Amino acid sequence: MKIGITCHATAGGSGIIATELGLALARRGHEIHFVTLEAPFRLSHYEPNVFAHSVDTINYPLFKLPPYSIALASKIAEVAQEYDIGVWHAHYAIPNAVAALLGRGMLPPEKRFCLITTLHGTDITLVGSHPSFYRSTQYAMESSCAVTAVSDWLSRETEREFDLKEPVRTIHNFLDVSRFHTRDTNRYTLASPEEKIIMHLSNFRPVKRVTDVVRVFKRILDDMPARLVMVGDGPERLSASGVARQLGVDDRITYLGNCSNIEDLLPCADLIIQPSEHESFGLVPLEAMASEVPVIATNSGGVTEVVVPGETGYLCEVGDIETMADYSRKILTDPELAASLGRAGRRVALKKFSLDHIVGLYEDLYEEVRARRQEFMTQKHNPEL
Ligand code: GMT
Repeated sequence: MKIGITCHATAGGSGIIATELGLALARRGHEIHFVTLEAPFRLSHYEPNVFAHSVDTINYPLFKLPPYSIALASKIAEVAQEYDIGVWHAHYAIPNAVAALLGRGMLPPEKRFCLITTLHGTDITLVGSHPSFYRSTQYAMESSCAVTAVSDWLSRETEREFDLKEPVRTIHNFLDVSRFHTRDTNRYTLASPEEKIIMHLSNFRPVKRVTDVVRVFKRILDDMPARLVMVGDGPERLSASGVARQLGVDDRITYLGNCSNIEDLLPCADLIIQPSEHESFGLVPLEAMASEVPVIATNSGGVTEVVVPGETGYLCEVGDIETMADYSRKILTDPELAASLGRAGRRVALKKFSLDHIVGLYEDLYEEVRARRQEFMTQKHNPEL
């Protein structure tokens, strides 16, 4: 099958999932065309069956901001027509699904593709719910042949918030568990042997509550030698180091910045702390579980579908630093508990979120929308056909 994929090319989870999905589909023999602003975060190499098309924009004195979405729509139309693409998969509603619809409308009727929109979280909870984007997001979903979301929580939240006529289907995120290993070969580069390693990975946006990580870490440090390894970067990085200085723990924290080979870092951790305000899925907890690392996260959104409390880690209320610290100490002082949480994490990752299983669900969905193309085009979206 020929499939177009549009996603954000930055280090965010939606771009990572879209890229990994495209690569997995290509390895299964499908022809994949990415259309993005720049090469997707994890696609910098040649892969058979994969084509990466980038969007050109221009700066012109009349534009305060270059109209990227229009250039994206034109590129989608160009690629869809040239390669005769039957299914387009937009990851993240704004602007990707809206631009794909605009691009589809530019095509002759017989060349129009079926659009699938996958929601990742903030496209609904932050961007889509903003008055400037609400109607465009709703329009994109209503005009897609199918809408999926990465957790049941996000599916239900979207239906409630946007009053959709058709249900949003859940297809959970996935990972290639075989890429994640449990050997902590880099541990000695991060901490001394007696120190426990606590890790946090994110894009340091306010929703990630990185200062909570520092506050929990301070309480852990009161009881044992430890090092906090912060992976990623973003606007809250300064707040984290400010709080760390106030609490007198800044010399016990290492900020690594962005790293793409997190599978080499995660196994070094004794514990991962992800105290997000809300998280539609939580790829990092899943990646930690695949690396047999126990997780402390918040009882919010789709993370509750990933972390099994008491089995692969613990879930706490948002902002409940004391309980997070209590669970952290419990895990860090009981190696048997830590090992059993870790082993269970990998088992859950393999059973529920394996690449083969989830990519198969997307393939079934592509087949389904292709089989119903005529119905979609005539009854729902393009009555002129
Ligand atoms: O919030 C981020 O870290 C980036 C964002 C994105 O769109 O790239 O992540 C969202 O999508 C990820 C992949 O589906 C999910 O694992 C994250 O939970 C989700 N982030 C939020 O809901 C805050």
